[in-house]
Amino acid sequence: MHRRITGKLVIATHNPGKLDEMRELLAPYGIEAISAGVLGLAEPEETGDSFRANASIKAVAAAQAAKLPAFADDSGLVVDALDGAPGIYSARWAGETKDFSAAMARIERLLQERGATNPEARKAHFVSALCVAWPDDHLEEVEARVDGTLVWPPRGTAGFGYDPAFLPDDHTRTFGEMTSIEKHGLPPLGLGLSHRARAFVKLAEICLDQR
Ligand code: ITT
Repeated sequence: MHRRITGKLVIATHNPGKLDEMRELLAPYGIEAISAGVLGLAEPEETGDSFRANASIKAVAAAQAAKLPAFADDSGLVVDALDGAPGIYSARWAGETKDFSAAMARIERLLQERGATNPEARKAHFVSALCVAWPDDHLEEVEARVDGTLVWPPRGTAGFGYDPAFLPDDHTRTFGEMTSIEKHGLPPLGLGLSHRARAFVKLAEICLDQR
């Protein structure tokens, strides 16, 4: 049976871009969101071999440490021509300094080496696996994706990570050129476009009271 989220919820991420998005997604539901950073929670090692496994590692670690329900996202960019890379290693491709310009340039270099110059050969998708874990080990898990193509050079300064290189299908602006409402706002304000927004809609259906 699915479990409802009520009261306090730890947002188990150390990525400020994700934290903002997860807070914005939760805002209409009257949940008191507390960040892992504020609680001083350690970052667990992401040893899973899938987005889903890593999301649950992060949510379970935070729920156990904080003795509260905890909400984690594991996400990444999956590039078809690179056999799915960087995938679950999307954060690691940016290195210790979190240099996503360098990570986007690395992807572009690899695409050029493979002759991937037309949009058809540059298909990619973002994946978001969301997990809510309770201190008694109950889990709720959902996953979603958004399809698009990679552009070069990157465009826009909004969002975070790989956003400036990602052009979602049926749109003319990259995630880096979109407002936060356009990227991940839910109806009626937005379209629920991003991978994280789409996964969140699924989570809301099973775990949150209607807005
Ligand atoms: P936490 O584990 O603390 O949540 P993280 O940044 O390490 O933070 P992940 O392991 O899930 O998170 O790595 C996902 C990476 O994929 C993230 O660092 C971004 O670079 C990229 N990514 C995920 N969602 C994205 C989005 O909406 N826009 C752009 N890049 C995104």
